[in-house]
Amino acid sequence: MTVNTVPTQPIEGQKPGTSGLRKKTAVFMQPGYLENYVQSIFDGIGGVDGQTLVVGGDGRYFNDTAIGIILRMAAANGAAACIVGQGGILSTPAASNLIRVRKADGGLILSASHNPGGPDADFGLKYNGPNGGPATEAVTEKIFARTLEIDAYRILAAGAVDLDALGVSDLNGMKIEIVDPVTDYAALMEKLFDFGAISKLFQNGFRMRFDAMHAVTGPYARDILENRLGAASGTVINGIPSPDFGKGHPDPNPVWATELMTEMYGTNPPDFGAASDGDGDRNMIVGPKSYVSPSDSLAVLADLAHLAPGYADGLAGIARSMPTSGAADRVAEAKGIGIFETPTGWKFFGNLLDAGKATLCGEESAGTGSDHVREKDGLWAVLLWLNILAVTGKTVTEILTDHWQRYGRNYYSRHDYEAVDSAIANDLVEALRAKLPGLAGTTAAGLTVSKADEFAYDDPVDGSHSANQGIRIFFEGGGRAVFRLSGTGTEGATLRVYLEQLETSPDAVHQDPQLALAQIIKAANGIAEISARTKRMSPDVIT
Ligand code: VG1
Ligand code: CO
Repeated sequence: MTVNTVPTQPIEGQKPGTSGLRKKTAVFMQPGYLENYVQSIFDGIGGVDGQTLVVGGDGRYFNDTAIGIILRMAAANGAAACIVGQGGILSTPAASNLIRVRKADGGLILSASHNPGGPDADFGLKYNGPNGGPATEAVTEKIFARTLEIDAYRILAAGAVDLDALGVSDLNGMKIEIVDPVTDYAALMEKLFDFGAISKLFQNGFRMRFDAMHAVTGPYARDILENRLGAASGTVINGIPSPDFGKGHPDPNPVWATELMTEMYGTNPPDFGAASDGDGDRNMIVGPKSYVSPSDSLAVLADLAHLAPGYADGLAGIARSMPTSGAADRVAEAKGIGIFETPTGWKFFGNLLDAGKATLCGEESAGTGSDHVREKDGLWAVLLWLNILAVTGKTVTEILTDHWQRYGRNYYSRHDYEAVDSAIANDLVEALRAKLPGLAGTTAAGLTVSKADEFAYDDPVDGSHSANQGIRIFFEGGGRAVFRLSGTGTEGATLRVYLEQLETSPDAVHQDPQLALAQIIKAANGIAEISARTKRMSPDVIT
C-alpha cells in the first residue's frame, strides 16, 4: 500500500492549559484538518515509529471515520500496533486503563467530553501519555508548536478499517487489535470494590437509576451494574451511545441531567441516582431529594474510601483543583495526610499520582478519581459511593449530614456565563487582574476582602511552573470567589465564577447553597463588574 505525504497548512491546535483540542465537528471534518492535528501530535511526541497506541472515543458523530483516518496515519508513521475499542468505543477512563495494562506508549481519545455531539455540535481529540494520563503541559506545548509549523502529513492509501470484528488484523505491517471496551475496565472495578457487598445491597431491594445520557458509559454501566452486580434491569437509562447523544447535552449536572433529577426529586425516588458525561470521566451523585455537590462528594469519598477493598490501607494524600471547595482539605487535615491544590485540569494530578503523593483527586466540575487510572472516572466514583452505602447501611442524606456535622460545610456553587463575547470576557479578566493589588482591605456587599491574588502552581514533582491559573478573592469569615475563563468551550468565552463559604456551626449546615452564598455572589459580581460588562443579569448555568 502506498504511503502518501500530503502537503498541508498550519492550524492552531490545542492551546497549552486546555484539555484536548475541541472544535465544531464541521471544523474537524474539513479536508486535512484532523489529519493535520494527528500528524502534529505524532511529531510533537517525537514520532510513533515502533509504538503501540490505544485508540477509541465516545461514539459521537465522526468518531468512526476519524478512527479510520488515525489508524491509516499511525500505520503510515510506522506505529507497531493500535489497540482499538470495538465499534471505536472507549470511555476516557477505560482508555487510560488500557494504556496502562497493555503498557502502550500512549493513546488517542476522541471526545469533546460533555459538549454536545453531532454534525452541528462539537468534536475533540486528545493525546494521553504512557502513564495513561492527559499530556503534560510540556508535551502539549510541543504539539501546539508543531501545529503552527506543520506542512505535511503521512497517510496510508487504504480503504475503511473494520472496527466491529474482535481480534487482530494487519494494516500494512501495523497490527490492529480490536478489543471489547468493557472487559478490562470491569475487571479493574472488581478488584477495587466489594462487589459481594454491593450485590447484596441490590438483592435487598436497593433501587438505583444511572443516566448514561446516551453517551459512552451505557455499555459499561449495563455490564457492571445490571449484569455483574445484579441491579434491576432498567437501572441504566439512556444506555445506548448515540452519535448526537439523543440531541442532549451529556453533562452530568442538575441542569442537563433533567430526567434523572426529576425522578430523584419526585415521589418515591430510587435510593441512589448517578449520571456520567459524554466520555465517561465525570459523575453526578444524587440521593433521594439530595444532590451531592462534586466538592462534597470528593470529601466524603476521601473520608470513607477505606471501606472499599482497593483503599483499605488508607490514602497517601488528596489532591483537588484550586477552584474546588476546601471540604477535602478538612478531611486531609483530620487524617493527617497530604493535600495538594492544583490548577484546573486532570493533567495536573498525573505527577502526584505517579509519585504516590495523592491517592484520590477531584475537581468541582464533577470529576473524581484515584490512582487506579490517570483520568477522572465517572463509574468508579459511582461504585465507590455504592460500596460505602453498602458497608455503612446509611442513606446518601445521612452520609452527607454526618459529614457536615463533623467537618462543617463548605457551601459551594459555580456560576457560568456562556458564549460571552471574547473581547468583553478578556477585558473583564484584565480589569480584575489590574485591581488585585489594591483589593485587600476594601469591602464589597458588606464583605471585607482579606486577600486577592492570581493562582500559580509549582509542581512538587517536576518543578514546572504554571501561572495565571485563576483569580482568587478571599473574604474575611472564610468566603472565597474565584474567576477564570473556560478552556473547553467552542463558542466565544465562558466565564466561570466559583463561590464558596465555609460554615462550621452544626446548626447552620442545611441551607440552600444559593442563599448561604448570597453575599459572596453579590460581592463577586460587584468586584468583577460582571453585569455591567457582560450585560448579563444572571448566569446561564448554576451548578
Ligand atoms: C472544564 C472543567 C475542568 C475539567 C475540564 C475537562 O474545564 O472546569 O475542571 O478538567 O473541563 O473535563 P474548563 O476549562 O472549561 O473550565 V472533561 O470531562 O471535558 O474531560
Ligand atoms: Co469528560
